[in-house]
Amino acid sequence: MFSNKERFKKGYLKKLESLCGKGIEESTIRDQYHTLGNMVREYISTKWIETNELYRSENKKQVYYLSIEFLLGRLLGQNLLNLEIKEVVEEGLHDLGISLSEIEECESDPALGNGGLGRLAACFIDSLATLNLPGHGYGIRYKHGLFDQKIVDGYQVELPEQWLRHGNVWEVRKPEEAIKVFFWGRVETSYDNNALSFKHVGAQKVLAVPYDMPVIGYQVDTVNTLRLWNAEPSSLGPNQDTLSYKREIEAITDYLYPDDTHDEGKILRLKQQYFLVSSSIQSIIASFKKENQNLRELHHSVAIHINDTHPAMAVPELMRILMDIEGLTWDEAWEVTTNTLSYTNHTILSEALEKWPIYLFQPLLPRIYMIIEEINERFCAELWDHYPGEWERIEHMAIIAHGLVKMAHLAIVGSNSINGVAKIHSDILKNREMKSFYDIYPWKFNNKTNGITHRRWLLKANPELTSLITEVIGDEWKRQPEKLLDLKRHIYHPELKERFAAVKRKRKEILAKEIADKNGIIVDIDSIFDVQVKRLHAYKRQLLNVLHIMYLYNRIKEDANYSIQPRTFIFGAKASPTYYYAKKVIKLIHSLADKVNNDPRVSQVIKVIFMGNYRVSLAEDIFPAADVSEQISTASKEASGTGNMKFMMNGALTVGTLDGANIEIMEEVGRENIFTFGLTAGEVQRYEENGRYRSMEYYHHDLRIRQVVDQLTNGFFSEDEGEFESIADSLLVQNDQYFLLRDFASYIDVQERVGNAYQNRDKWLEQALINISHSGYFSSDRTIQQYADEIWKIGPVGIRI
Ligand code: B1N
Repeated sequence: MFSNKERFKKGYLKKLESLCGKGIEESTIRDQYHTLGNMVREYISTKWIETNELYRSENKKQVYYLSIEFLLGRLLGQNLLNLEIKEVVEEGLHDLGISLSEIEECESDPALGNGGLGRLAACFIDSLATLNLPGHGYGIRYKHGLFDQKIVDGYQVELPEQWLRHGNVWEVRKPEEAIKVFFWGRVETSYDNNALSFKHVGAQKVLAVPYDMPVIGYQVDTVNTLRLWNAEPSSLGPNQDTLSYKREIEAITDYLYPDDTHDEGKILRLKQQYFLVSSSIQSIIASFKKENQNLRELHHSVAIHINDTHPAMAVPELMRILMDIEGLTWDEAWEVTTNTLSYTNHTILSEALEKWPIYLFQPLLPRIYMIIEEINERFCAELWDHYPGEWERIEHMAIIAHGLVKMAHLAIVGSNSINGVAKIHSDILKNREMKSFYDIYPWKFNNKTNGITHRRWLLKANPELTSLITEVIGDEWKRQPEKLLDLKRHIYHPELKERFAAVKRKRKEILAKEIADKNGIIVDIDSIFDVQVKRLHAYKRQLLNVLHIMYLYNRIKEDANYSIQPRTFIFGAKASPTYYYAKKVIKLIHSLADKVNNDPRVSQVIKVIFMGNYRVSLAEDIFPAADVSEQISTASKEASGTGNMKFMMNGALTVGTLDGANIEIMEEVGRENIFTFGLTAGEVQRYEENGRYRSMEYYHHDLRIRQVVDQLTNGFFSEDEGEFESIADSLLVQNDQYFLLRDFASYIDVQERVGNAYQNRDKWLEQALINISHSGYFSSDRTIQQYADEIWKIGPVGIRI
């Protein structure tokens, strides 16, 4: 059907007719999208079935990636690209008077994630399929993904996201594979046949119905599965208040929690976590049992990965099924469980370390809680042998302590592998955050530096740069991204530089048009596009960026001779709805934008733009247009970052602290091709230990700092002088937890160097190209290959390129 243009056109018209009952003239853009989506899904259905059959018949080890978030982004364009049918479709539709890109625009972003963690999961399943690895994602089919952000008077307002409003062509509902998940009730213990047996009685039954989505590899026949669970009432009893009962159950999968690195201590969140874990593990076991008899060998056929602690109940759930249902002894079940599970940590921020109060946990999940208690007792006994008499240490490491269940401890004890997401982060886990566990289980700890799929973040997002690279080095790099290094031999060719400059310019024009449409502001294409897009959080220090812009504003106002390279500062960020500080910073960015953009002289050289509702599809327009990538977290706080990789891959230069994967980017491109500044992680740690930092001293001793901090509260921005007082307080009264004032001078310096460097156009272009050449290392294909080889021990199945 996609083999040539004419066949496609015929098939398309037929499908449009049968599906929508319309001819091309009467069809709406949504009909047109719906038709194409259905054709693609049908086209891959054979490959999907064949992939599953192959996995069954070869019976090789498979991995299941459990994640509370999958931030997929739009699928149509990516699927066409991976299937290599985009051209045929584009040309065929063009003949019919339809624009493919307009059709693509009408797909809503499946925003089933908050930020980096959820987007990483999406990149990983793309790489698994492309590498022909038998690996599947298991997640939740939230009815409402991450909220849509609207800006009203400079403040963020959240609107419910509605990605399913017009249906989802990519999913297949599989009611026959539904699974029951049990909440509440109590456990009856009895002694029969010389063994204890446990019965969970009086429970509320919830039906988990799978919706499967195909995950299509690039240029291969592998189609893996992303299985998303939907909560539904299992049966409506006669005496139940059926409507409220139904609502209570459906609420489990209604909303994605809009939190990023904050632990939302809500019982509904706990329900979501167990719902994901229980349905996934039951379904994994059921599929294992179709081909295998002996559950004592589960770990030879199955690896289950826990993405952060949200699915950490996989540990007791797998124990429960192996013991209570399959009849294994504790020791047998523990052997299988620990050999099956592996865990990734994504943050060291203490707010994000999940701890559940027992009084919430135990009534909701009585049998799971019993098992955790037993795991804890055995673990503490083991510690006692190791460290006789060291009560304090044991209490500190326990899984249950002070009325709380510590999910990270559960995940560590129950897994065979614990990894961080960048070298420095994994080192911090080993040497500090999880040192006591590293001391007893050193072999479990390892690093897997994050990656991004270059198929979305370069091939799809930046076709112009993709063609240019391919013209110069051929197209092997598309399957082997490390081959981008071949570009390095060409970077001094004037022609390549000029053509890269033209691509960048074109992408800046596209973004400028979007800014003009959405924000009503005309930006200068020749200015530096300096971009900070990521979730809003104090540790990511969007405020430091703001303070620097305020400083520039003051300089320009005060010194008529001050001249700088013009810059457009672009922000995009969502704040957690309950995160007061973050929402204030969004307001501050808007107030600053008003001040700067409306000043006749200042606006000649700088502009400030806040792009609302930052999400995957918008990101695909932003990264290709960026000149400068802002990665300015307080050293040690950003576990890895992945936006940093997307920028570099699109030829932006990084302004960054020595934090997360910035360090590895520096190692790849060389110190001279990245702009680093600020405290190191070690220096931050020392301040945190000795408590010697006094932000007030920096305020008093640096006039530039005093001026901008004062401007937060002296009526500079608004009539209401109290508007930004809380932000000023965070810097002075609360002693500036994230060291903004400490890093301020260093940041000003590095930004000045950036401005000067941009003026040497030739050199800048070379540096941008060096960044692109070295970005292959940050492909998630490399990351996934390492997970496959070193953690999951899985290999490719039936390579058919
Ligand atoms: O995970 C990304 C990293 O690149 C980022 O540095 C890191 O901040 C991010 C609770 C999180 N860590 N923790 C979360 C998300 C949701 C939630 O409810 C925590 N996200 C990260 C990928 O490794």
